[in-house]
Amino acid sequence: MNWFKRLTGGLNKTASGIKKSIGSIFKGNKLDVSKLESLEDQLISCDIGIDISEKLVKELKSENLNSESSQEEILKKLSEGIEKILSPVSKPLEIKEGNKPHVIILVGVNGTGKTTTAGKIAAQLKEQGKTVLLSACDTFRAAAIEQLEVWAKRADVEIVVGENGSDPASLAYKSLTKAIEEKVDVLIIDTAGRLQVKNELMEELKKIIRVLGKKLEGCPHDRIIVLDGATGQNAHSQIDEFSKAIDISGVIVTKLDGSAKGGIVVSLADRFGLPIHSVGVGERLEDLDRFDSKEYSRAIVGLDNN
Ligand SMILES: Nc1nc2c(ncn2[C@@H]2O[C@H](COP(=O)(O)OP(=O)(O)OP(=O)(O)O)[C@@H](O)[C@H]2O)c(=O)[nH]1
Ligand SMILES: [Mg+2]
Repeated sequence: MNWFKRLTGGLNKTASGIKKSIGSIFKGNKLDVSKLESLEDQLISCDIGIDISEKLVKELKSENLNSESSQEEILKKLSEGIEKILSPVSKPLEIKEGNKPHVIILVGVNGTGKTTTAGKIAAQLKEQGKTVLLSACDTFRAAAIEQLEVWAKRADVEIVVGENGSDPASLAYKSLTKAIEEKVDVLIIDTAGRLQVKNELMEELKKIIRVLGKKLEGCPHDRIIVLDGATGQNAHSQIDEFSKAIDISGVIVTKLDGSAKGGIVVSLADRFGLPIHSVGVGERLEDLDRFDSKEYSRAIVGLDNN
């Protein structure tokens, strides 16, 4: 199955809600333009956000739709409106050749998919012929180290692990030293989940970043927040709080599969303008891939990829 199909499958619930709502503004096969307004509630309920939902419906109303307009036409116009919001943030991860190593750190609250995402990215980069080193800087949970080890094995890449409970900043430093010595292309650092309101944990994260920057200027190059797509508007506060502690450079949204709230990506794009690198629609290796504004805006309303 290709990526667009997997993405569409993952966003199926969001798309069917939107389609159903559009269906309800038709009487027989005639569009009732006066009811376009009712679409707004549906868009809000899939987490697109109130302001953008209003704006998208307003744009639709200005499109000269009439009773002869088809459902397909409305879906297409809606997806074009969404694409306009998404296209400025649609930026794949870029591994710069000049950075030896290129360092990626994944941060976020508990259980958003950081470790899984670290493993998936490692495997994908390895497949592209890059050398990758994983660093298990979640030293807080013993199971986290084992979890990343499983991914390292699967991806056939090396991994640096520390003692359970050891200082994650020291381990990050050790990992970077090894990556430099061995001329690895990409170092991926997994960190422990932390609630954005826990001050001491945010300080620990700052320390990891500081230590890496001291060892190698400009490092870590990518400071990615991993968000669970099903958490809804709380994702906004997660970005707000993590951004206060460290300079977040990009976003990955996971667990969009099975969620009826795929609109969260649209509201994040509009509010923060941070690059969105990839989205996750499942637990398997191939379930994480590029975030493409056109693909996403078509999949979220259930259109095919033409
Ligand atoms: N359905 C689905 N599950 C996912 C996705 N990404 C990760 N998961 C699952 O979510 C669970 C948590 O993922 P982890 O990668 O352990 O999350 P984490 O952020 O590392 O968690 P902590 O280290 O505890 O903060 C696991 O069971 C993953 O398999 C996704 O895109 N879709
Ligand atoms: Mg983890």
